[in-house]
Amino acid sequence: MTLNDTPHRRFNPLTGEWVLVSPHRTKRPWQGKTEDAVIEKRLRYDQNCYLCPGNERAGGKVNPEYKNTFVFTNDFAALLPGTAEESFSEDELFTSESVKGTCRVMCFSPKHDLTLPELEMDEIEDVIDLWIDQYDELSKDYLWVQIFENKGEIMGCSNPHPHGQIWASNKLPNEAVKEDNYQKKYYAEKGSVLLIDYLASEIKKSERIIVENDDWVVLVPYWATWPFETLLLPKMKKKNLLELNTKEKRSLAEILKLHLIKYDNLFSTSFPYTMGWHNSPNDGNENKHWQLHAHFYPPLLRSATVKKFMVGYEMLSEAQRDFTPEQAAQKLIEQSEIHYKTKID
Ligand code: H2U
Ligand code: ZN
Repeated sequence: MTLNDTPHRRFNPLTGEWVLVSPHRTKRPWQGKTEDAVIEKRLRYDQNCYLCPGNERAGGKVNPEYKNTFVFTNDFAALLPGTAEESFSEDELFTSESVKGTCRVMCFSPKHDLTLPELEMDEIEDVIDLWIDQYDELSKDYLWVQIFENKGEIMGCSNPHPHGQIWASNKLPNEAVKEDNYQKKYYAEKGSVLLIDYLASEIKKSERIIVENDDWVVLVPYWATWPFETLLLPKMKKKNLLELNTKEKRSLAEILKLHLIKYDNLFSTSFPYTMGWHNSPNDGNENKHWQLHAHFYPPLLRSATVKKFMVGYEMLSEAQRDFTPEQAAQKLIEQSEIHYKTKID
């Protein structure tokens, strides 16, 4: 028996969580891509979009006539900068604390009808530069800076205009705590960096690598829970985005574009996901254990409309998947590097 035909569990060394893999349930043939590509034509400028240049947002603020990228404080921010440090705890069963922070929205481009993989390389570099500038500014004031993109209606994204968000806070959120603890423990025990050791092994094995260049790798992690989950890793030790040089920013734009084209091509659709950067916490320490990375968590399972639900056993016990991360990787590797829309045009 192999991991391809035996029910098994895989360990996520970043979070300490397990995922149940049930590949014996996939004996049926691959059922992906049963629908024809639906190319939705959107306007380059939409007068009803609150992110397009020159338009009014909720609350009456007006966007400038921006030409590249544009960032503003979220009009409905979940975190507020003026919150005072306070504990509301009564005892260990009724524990709470105040949290201070800020939330921003960033427009990737003024072009309402495009998404990241459809932007030109220079435009993707503008997005990367904005991520870096925002991280630089917010990391001076906040312990945790979460840069992310929530893409697609299926993910609850309210607006197709290409945009992302940044939430920064003075408390470490759950995912950061888990990854910090597990990377720290690994570093203390082995004297090396978990994600650097992991990447070195993955490059040797090569079966889960989707795209790779001089500085970056995108792979399906061994412990992936979402069907087509991926991890973007720098090849060199980088604790955060501020450590990227000009060449590494360029090669990041290249690998992002290629990776997202493959994602879109998988089901001939603008591939929905939540993606985000995990930079080191800004706690004033050296953080030698922390390696910069980005997670991509896409919900789609078999087609542009059939999604994976993390319910039932997943909510009550642990995440489960049918086809293996290696099978997912194979599907992504097979995808063309030319966007399906350019082929159809
Ligand atoms: P999504 O990416 O999940 O669709 O979120 C967009 C954010 O934009 C959302 O957090 C904010 C919402 O609060 N927003 C504004 O800041 N101003 C607006 O005029 C509408 C939406
Ligand atoms: Zn992470």
